[in-house]
Parts: sequence; structure tokens; C-alpha cells
Amino acid sequence: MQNLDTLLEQALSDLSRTTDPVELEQAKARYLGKGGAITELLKGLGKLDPDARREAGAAINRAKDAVESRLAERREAIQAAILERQLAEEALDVTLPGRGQETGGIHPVTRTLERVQAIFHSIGFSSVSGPEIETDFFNFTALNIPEDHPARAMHDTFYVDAEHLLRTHTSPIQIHYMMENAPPVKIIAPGRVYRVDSDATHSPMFHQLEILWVDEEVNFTHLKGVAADFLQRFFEKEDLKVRFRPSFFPFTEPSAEIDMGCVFCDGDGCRVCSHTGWLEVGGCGMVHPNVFAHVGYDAEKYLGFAFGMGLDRLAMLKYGVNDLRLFFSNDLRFLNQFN
Ligand code: 2NL
Repeated sequence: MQNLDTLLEQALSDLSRTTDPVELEQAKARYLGKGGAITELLKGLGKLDPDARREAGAAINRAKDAVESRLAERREAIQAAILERQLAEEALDVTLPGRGQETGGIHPVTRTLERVQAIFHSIGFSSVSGPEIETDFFNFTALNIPEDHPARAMHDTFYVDAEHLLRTHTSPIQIHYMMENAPPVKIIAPGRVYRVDSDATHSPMFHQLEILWVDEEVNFTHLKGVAADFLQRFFEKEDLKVRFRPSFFPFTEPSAEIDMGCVFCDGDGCRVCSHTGWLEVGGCGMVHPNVFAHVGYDAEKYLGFAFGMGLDRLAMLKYGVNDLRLFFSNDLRFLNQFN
């Protein structure tokens, strides 16, 4: 009886210490299994005389009941703990919002191009494109830039091979177009262009935009009107000042630089306009008769104006960006500001 009490105490405390189903089953086997301590005691009853057997049998069975009820209690507690842990670990809050899709943005240069196109399309110009790999003829010769002309060296051309180069301006787009289409021509030619140049204000790849209008009665006043009207609409400033400074391009005669009043200081003078109150936005002129000859247009019958601008520069002026390289470095901290 003394031994049974100790055994029961031992069994109950063993069971109470178990923390998982395997430990629990092992503890059960130690006391109630085949060869378990309590099972062995029951087996030994046969050796006792009837009175002692009845008494001992009842005591052992009470102990066995106590162990079994502790066992059931423990089994329930362990299952509850397992469930509790699962609920905590695998918690899924179905009321949380989804992670969401990040929306991309239109690149500022693309936005600028779309703005420019909307304005020119509204007054009857069509967009055209052309190859980025060109021949000497389309990039230079047809534009009245002869072999020995300093403008060729000025353009710092990337050569692909002896016959091919990366276009240094968008003008060859218009040469292709004119060779394939009879006048009148009313087009804008945007695209990537390439020059051997790289610093804060020059990128080896940048974007240009040229405007070409060829018809029988196109003159310099049309050029001035279209350019000024475009700039006023693009910069959303009806009284934006625009001026034309005499200049030179091999492909136009006469030629001019296009300036507009500084949009940062309104003409007062600031760092952006080098304290002149004016910003250079492009070049222009009347198409040179030699260019018409190269594309097979009758220079006696047709006149045309052309002007060209840097699209990246327009984007910088429009959105107040001070480093051209930001457009091409794909830094999300910069790009996200245009979402
Ligand atoms: C500039 C100056 C210019 C043209 C581009 C042109 C095209 C043909 C014939 C004649 Cl097919 N001219 N384009 C004319 C004058 C200036 O661009 O500063 N661009 C960024």
C-alpha cells in the first residue's frame, strides 16, 4: 500500500509533466501498458489470498482510475495547447486589406511627348517615325551637310560600321518621309538620337522633336506663329514671350534660334536663364532648296519651315528638373514623383 501510494504519486506527476502526445503515450505505457507498473501490480494479485486480494485489487483499481482520468485530462490539455498554438501561428486575418498593386507612371519624357503631340495633332500635324540606325546620306548628305562640312565633326557621331551610324538628329525621319510622300507635308518627327557626349546636360542618347510643314505658301510668319503658339500652349502661359535670333543651320535658310521668356523668373533673370531672362528652346528655319532637291521636291514650287527642339529639355523646363541624367537613371525616387 505504501508502494502503491508512491507509485500513484509518481504516475500523476509524470503525466502532469508531459507536454506533447508522444510523451503522454510513453508515460501511459510506463504505468498502464503491457508490462507497465500498475499492470504488473494487477498481475501480482493472484498470489495473494482472497481477502488481501480484494482489498489490494480495489486499491490498485482506484489508482488505475486516477491515472486514467489524469491521462484524459492531460490529453485534452495537450490538444487544447496544440490548437492554441496553431491558431496563433497560422493566424489569418481575412479582414486585412490586400497588399495591393503598385501603379506605374508615365515617364516624364513620354508625358512631355504626349503633351507635345496633342498640341500639334490638334492643328493638323501627324506623327511619323524612322530608323535609329541610318546611313550617311539620310543623316548628313540629304540635309545639305557635305562630306567635309564641320557640322559632321560637331555631331560626334556613333558609327555602327563603315556605312551605318546612329542618327544624330531626327531630321533623317523627315527625309525618308518626303522621299516617300509628295507635298503637302505637315508632320512632327519625335525620337531618340545619339551623340558622343555625356555630362550633367548631355546624354549619349536623348530625344528630339522636329516639326516640318511643306506647301506652296508656307513662309516664316507661319513658322513664328506655330512655334510661339505651341510654346504658349505647352507652358500654359498665354503671354509667354518668344523671340527669333538669326542663326545658321546647313539645312535651313534663313535660320534662327528660338528663345522664350524664362519660365522660372518671368524674365527678371535667374540662374536657369544665366540672368538673361531668356531660355533657348530650339532652332528653326525655311527648308534649304538643296534639301528639297535631295528628296525630289520642286524647290521653285514648294516652301517649307522646319524647327527642332530637345524633348528632354522641354521636359526639364516644364517639370523643373535640373539634371538631364535623372531621366535615364531609372531612380524610382525620381520617377514616382510623376505617378
Ligand atoms: C535644334 C535645331 C532644327 C531643322 C531642325 C530640318 C529638317 C529638314 C529640313 C530642314 Cl528635313 N530642317 N530641321 C531645322 C532647323 C533647326 O533643329 O536646335 N534642334 C534641337
